Amino acid sequence: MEQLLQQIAAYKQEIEQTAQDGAEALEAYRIKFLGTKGIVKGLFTEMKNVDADKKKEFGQILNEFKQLAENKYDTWKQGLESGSTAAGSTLDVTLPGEPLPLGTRHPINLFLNHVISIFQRLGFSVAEGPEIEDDWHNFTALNLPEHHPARDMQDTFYIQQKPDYLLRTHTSNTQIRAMETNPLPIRIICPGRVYRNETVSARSHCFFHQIEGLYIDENVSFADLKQTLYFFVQEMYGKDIKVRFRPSYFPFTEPSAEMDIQCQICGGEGCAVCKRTGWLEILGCGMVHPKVLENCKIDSNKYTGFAFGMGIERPALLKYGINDIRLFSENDVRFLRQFTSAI
Ligand code: 2NM
Repeated sequence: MEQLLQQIAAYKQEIEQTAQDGAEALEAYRIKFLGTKGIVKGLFTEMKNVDADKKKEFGQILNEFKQLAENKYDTWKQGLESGSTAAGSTLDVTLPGEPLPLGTRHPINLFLNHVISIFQRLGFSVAEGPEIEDDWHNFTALNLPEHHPARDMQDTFYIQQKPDYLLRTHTSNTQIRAMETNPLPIRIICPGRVYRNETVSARSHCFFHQIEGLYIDENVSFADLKQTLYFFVQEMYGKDIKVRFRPSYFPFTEPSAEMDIQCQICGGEGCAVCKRTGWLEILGCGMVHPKVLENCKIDSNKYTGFAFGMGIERPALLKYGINDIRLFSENDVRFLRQFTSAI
């Protein structure tokens, strides 16, 4: 009986896998499985060889199998009869299909993709890295001294179960990883989500998005940095955009600067958005600190590089006229459906 059961299982599979295509194939199927000399009949004649105490069980299995074979035949036949070729059909296969419900891109993604596409035209490629990071790649390699305030529990989410692990506070971790492993020159752009232990409000959140850039080669200068970023803001905000660089400080760059653009709201007159200055800060940048290069085993006498970083949420709020950063992470489709443009 064991052998018979195996045979039935194989036939079952064959039936399930038989494509329901056309009247000729259906007739061949009928003859093979349900005909007078067919498989189902054949199996019933085996009944006499089954032990008396197994007859009942085998009979049940056989009946189920017969049902399966007949059901397949019936649905196949019905499908053919109601199909487009049959007379009196109600199915018009030339009608357009039901529209598929399409989603929309998230505004943060739209903004990120736009920034990425501009830098890709300059030869930057996208690099991504882990959101759960170790102390070295998030802080130490970036020349953040041990007692730097950014390392404070107040600012950084540490992973309790795993000492020395944390949620990255910037995407620079990915740039450190690239410098440690990629051959030079390096020209990358690193978009992604970052985390800071801040009170959630309309203006700030405990997670947000950043995009950082890095270019390392021989003879990379501050002039290259300025021109690259100037090209970027012209593409992003228009050819007539006015910009200024202000000296600044970051532990991982020297010299460091911040870049402002003329306020998009008041055109530089001064308003509440730019706090009456006429300028909006959009990014931080600088020449990669020699110590950071050496931390990644790059010869700082031979190579130089620039890096920059910008937040996405603030400029995206401005661009789309949104007044609460929390809307970005609430997944309310009434909000999300409003963003249908390409950028
Ligand atoms: C910024 C500002 C200035 C930066 C530096 C590096 C690295 F890994 F190359 F050292 N990545 N990102 C950087 C420099 C980021 O964000 C405001």
